[in-house]
Amino acid sequence: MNIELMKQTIAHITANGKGILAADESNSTAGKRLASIGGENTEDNRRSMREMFFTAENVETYIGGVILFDETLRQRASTGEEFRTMLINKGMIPGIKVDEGLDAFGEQGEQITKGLEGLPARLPEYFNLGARFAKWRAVYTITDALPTTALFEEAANRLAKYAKLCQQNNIVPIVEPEVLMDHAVNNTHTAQRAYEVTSAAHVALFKALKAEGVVLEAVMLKPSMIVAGKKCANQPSVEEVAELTYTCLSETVPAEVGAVVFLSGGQSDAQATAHLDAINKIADGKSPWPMTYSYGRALQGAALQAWAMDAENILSAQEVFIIRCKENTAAALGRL
Ligand code: 5MM
Repeated sequence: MNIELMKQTIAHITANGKGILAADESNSTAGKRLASIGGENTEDNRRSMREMFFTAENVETYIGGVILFDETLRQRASTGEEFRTMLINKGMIPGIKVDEGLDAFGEQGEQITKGLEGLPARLPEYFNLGARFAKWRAVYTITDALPTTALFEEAANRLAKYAKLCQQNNIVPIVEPEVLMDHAVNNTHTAQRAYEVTSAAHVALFKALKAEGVVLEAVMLKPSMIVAGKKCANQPSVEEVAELTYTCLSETVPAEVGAVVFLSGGQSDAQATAHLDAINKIADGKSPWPMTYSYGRALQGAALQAWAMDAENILSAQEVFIIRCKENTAAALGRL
């Protein structure tokens, strides 16, 4: 196990307020993104969508790593160049989503992430393809009764097993416990309830990581910010979200952890950026870990709308994307 290599991977990804582009939508999620702009879900269209983001001018100034779906890690750009080579040559480290989506869990409508089967065989191949970090996402639905204790434990155990396997292959694991703010049925919870659930998820996760012998210096945590459910009548201010989020992290995330890379989780672009900035302003450079972004929708959404599947719009869509990257990098330094 080469801990130094993994620490270098994290240092590169998060240097100078850089963040991560989460472009690892599975083919079905990529299809939803394309459908929202009138595109068909074909391999060519998925290639064009990814190529637009990866070739944006100066993207490497802001983006240190890109999480890819399996198809994209193996795919070539329209020029014939492999996407993974293109990213590496520009100075962006390729990462790979290794979970294989969600299964039903228990009797109360919860879901558990699958993908451990076969993972030991897949990881060496991903390393050879250039991936130096990976991602596994667990999801938690909030009600007064959920998540169940069983889900907290099982999700944490699977995250820990995945993380250990990654490190054995010199791949930095991103562990992502996503507390959902916009579940189809339950989205009225308060920010206080999100705080309780997020704290409990972190406590279970770090207990499992420790039990599995995972080296925390070579882990990136991808947490949710502490927000209220989308339909909660009492929405917290930017300062309240930042205070709750930073307090939760300070209480539950060991100082050794390599980096904190937030997900956006369906927040508006402006909210995701303002919250990141406010969190870093509170920390004032004194947090034990860099706190940056690993956004999917909050980086790509506006640019996709600007592109609208029309090649003539690519340059202007890339400009929209770069503004989102630039603002989030400023926010990761608390300098928006
Ligand atoms: C980019 O979307 C990722 C993969 O989603 P699916 O498995 O549903 O296709 C997702 O895991 C993403 O990396 C995180 O949720 C963060 O993205 P957001 O959009 O929440 O910033």
